Amino acid sequence: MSEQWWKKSVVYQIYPKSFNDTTGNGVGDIQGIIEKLDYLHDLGVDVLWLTPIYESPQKDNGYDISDYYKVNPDYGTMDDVEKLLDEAHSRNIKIVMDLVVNHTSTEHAWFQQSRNPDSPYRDYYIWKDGKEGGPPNNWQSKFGGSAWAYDEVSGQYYLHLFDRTQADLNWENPNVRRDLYEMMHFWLKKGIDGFRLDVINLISKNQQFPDDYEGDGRRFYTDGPRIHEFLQEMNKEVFSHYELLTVGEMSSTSIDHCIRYSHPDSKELAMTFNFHHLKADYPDGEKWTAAPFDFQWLKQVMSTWQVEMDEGGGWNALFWCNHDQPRIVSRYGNDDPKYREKSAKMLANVIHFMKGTPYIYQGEEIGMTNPNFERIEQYRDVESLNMYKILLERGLPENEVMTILKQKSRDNSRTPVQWSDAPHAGFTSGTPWIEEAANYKEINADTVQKEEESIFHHYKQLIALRKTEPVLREGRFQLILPDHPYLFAYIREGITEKWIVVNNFFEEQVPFTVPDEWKAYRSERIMTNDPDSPVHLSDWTLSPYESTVYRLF
Ligand code: TEU
Repeated sequence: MSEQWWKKSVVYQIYPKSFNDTTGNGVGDIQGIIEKLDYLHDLGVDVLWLTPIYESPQKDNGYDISDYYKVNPDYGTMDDVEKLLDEAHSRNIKIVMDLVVNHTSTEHAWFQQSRNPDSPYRDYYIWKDGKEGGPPNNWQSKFGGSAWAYDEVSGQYYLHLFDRTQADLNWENPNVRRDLYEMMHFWLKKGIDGFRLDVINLISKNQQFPDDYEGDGRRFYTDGPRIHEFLQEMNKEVFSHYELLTVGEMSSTSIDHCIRYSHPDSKELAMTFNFHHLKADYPDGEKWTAAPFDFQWLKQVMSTWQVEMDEGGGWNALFWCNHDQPRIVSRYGNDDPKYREKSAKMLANVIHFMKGTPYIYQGEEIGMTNPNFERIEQYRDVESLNMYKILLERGLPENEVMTILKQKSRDNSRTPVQWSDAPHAGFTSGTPWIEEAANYKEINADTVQKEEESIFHHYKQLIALRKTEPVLREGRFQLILPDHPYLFAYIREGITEKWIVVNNFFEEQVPFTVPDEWKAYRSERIMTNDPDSPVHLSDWTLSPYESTVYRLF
């Protein structure tokens, strides 16, 4: 195994709660993952990332951990986890777990003890006195409202950047760090192959805790003062003892920081997720509004990250979807039946020909869409329910609020995986914890596995290419036609060959003219979602949502 094995890998993200239920309780489970390992092996993915499966009151679906050493009983037992590891490894599939160490649940024993001001655990969390009858400062929770909650028992406020049941740990305290590192070793010794580190760039807070004139406080803890020091320590104490895939989830970060996080010389992490490309439909940075996406902005952001991370020696995690993001085909593609599969294949190409490690989120490979929930009772997500209240309080009419949730809610990606046309999409024999999308009879894994030209087979091909084609791992990225109104086109340039990736993001037919300097090369078509595209590169007109890739040599 080479040290940087993850540079050749494709990762598949599993949100266990919605993946596959074998007990009939309406909640997916670890046995359900084991049952689908052959499916995942057939797809060809190398690594599974599981979102948190630890004991948790599930206020934020497991991102609120009450015991790092136990498995949430709804998902199964520690024996199940060990079985999963064995079964996955025997198919050459690795397992990456989610590491949530910015905060714990307020039900965690540390927090419960911490409420006593005399406890040795007091300093495990961030406790402050209030100011002028209110919270210590004006920082806002990412889920709405103040980031501070008052605790009657201890007479002070504690910080929670997320829900009030997710209290931020105090990373300044060396005992916190020591206990967390020990916990990481516990899981690594079981044989897991890496960690996805939840909001890891938020763990170091400015210790002055100043008020923010911008009103949310982000700049006082994002990529904070001691973040690189903490990650280097974590690497030294934990990661350096294994050969791991470590991917940091970086909230509102910068390229400079991501280079430092993922540069091999910094000895911090293997790679980083950033979210800037998923803000093309946040006008002026505002998520909670219904808006079309800004195509030029999207191209600019993605290509800047491609080029600058590469030049700086960093490594990108490539993705469109995860459990916090709406389905990409409903977002930057077109989920109308006429164009759904085609635009989903186009979006897949955009990511999978870039430089970095691609991630596929469950259901993406079968072309799942947003469910278009009509009623607030259909939503489960704590952030969506908070925002529903907040937007109504701000005076928005209910129908507008519902339109916004339909576009932006995290529940869009959390509906059950559509395995078949059986009741509840074959996800459960009981009642699912969240409703399945109504379109499961048309869109499901059974169907796409059978159809030769389906999106599922398209993903299989993409995954296979990543392993065989060094140019995809190493080639330089260069955006072409930067101002083109419809095309997102780029080159990957290796030593002996160039790959040309041309994507039409729109319903328009778009002519493409081959530049003179390419005419000296031979060419072959590598991938397309339109069999009518030329087999050898020549001037042609792209059909709606067409994506075609050529190799020049
Ligand atoms: O998400 C962190 C994060 O900042 C988001 O993507 C978040 O969903 C968004 O800001 C809300 O508008 C991670 C997890 O992926 C998410 O599921 C958790 O809720 C969150 O951390 C807290 O642990």
